[in-house]
Amino acid sequence: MTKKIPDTFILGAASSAWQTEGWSGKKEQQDSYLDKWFKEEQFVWHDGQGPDVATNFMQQYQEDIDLMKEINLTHYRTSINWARFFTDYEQLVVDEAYATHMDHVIDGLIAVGVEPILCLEHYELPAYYMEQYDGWSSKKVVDWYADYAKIVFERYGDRVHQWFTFNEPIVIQTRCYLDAIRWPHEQDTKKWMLWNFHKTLASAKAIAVFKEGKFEGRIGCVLNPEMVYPRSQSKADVHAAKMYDLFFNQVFFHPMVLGEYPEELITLCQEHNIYFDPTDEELEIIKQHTCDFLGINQYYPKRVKAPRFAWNEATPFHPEMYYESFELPGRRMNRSRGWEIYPTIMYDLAMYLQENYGNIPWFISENGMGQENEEQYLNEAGIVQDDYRIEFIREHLAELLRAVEAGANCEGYMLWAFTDCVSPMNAFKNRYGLVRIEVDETRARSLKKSAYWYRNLIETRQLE
Ligand code: BGP
Repeated sequence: MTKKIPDTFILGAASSAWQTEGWSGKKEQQDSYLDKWFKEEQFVWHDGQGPDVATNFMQQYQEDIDLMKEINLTHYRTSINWARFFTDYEQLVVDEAYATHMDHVIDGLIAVGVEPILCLEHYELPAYYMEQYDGWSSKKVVDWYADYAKIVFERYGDRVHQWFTFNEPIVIQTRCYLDAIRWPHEQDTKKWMLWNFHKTLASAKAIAVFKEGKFEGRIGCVLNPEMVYPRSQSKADVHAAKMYDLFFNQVFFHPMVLGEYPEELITLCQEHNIYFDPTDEELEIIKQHTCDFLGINQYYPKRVKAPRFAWNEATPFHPEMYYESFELPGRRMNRSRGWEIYPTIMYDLAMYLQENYGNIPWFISENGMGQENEEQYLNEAGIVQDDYRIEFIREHLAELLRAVEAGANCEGYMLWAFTDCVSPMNAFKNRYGLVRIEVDETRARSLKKSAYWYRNLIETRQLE
């Protein structure tokens, strides 16, 4: 069966600064919190790789832009590296060399007909703020972030017209303070919730700056809701799914789209002593500055069931008090990444957004398939035969188009990622790109089979 892809539907690809740039030209003090983790713990990432070289985008970005042109890509989403944009994080002294690099990237993209979509933070919180101000625990960091946004809009706003304040704003604090699996490994649910709030406030303040400055275009945030499926329709399992949705999805969606926190979440936060005590003025800023549009990152379903054990009052509160993760027997898996494959999430996500958040425009800002040991799929001509990726995109896109036909306000699909790139913890272990990166001193680029397939998709706008 063939599906027609509407002419206005975007087919793009995404990436981020920290995951591609490498440290070429980076000054010692310009670490992001993840660079710090890499240095601090001498963390040996997969195959000894890390952010130090990444894809060497700093030096090889023009090669990527040329490849975008080769496959006729029309939209590319990436980020600005906040940590590298300044040399002083209190006086906000701009690093002219880095800012000029961003000029070149933006101009280079536009020159070949690719629209740049920029995000202000995607793993690039300056380590300085973590060390001196406990990161997003501080309201000063919230204000510095808004000032950073203003400087960036003033510099690039003439050429960039679609902006995101954050990529997956829930993730850092969930890894660092809720699950404590990343540096600085502190379990502190109250801090987790405070960071959630301060990032929501920071996003609203950046939106305020954008609106007050009358910059051309629109601004939103990239969120990563997990579509939650209860194990059964029993009251207890359904309640577990509802609570997961409240703590991990609605916690950002409600204030960022509707301008208010769900009352139930506020009550629960107070009850469990993780309330973030906002001022009336802060709540008003959030209310007045909601997102114009959303990017949605979507990879896998989340399955939950009612928790088996009663919560022990002696342990600090964790939302897991209300749910337990559940693995569906016989589920389809991406074994490399350990994520379930369930393309229906795309349709369900669209319906979830329509039901809960009305007409806000959105597009898929990330979806994709990470694969280990891709060199085994290289053919004699040196092209990765990534049919599994083509299949993955095809299935997810089909579900998304089904939602569009049903009236979803979805404007497009961006694949993660344009090139293979490093990811926190896994480095290059899971390859996501349409473009293969040789992880050697050349960091040579080559199109995979999926890139040729994607080019054809962009040209024909027919999904077979
Ligand atoms: C998303 C992030 C991306 C990217 C992707 C793949 O959540 O926004 O930056 O990394 O996940 O996940 P991973 O790199 O962990 O395999």
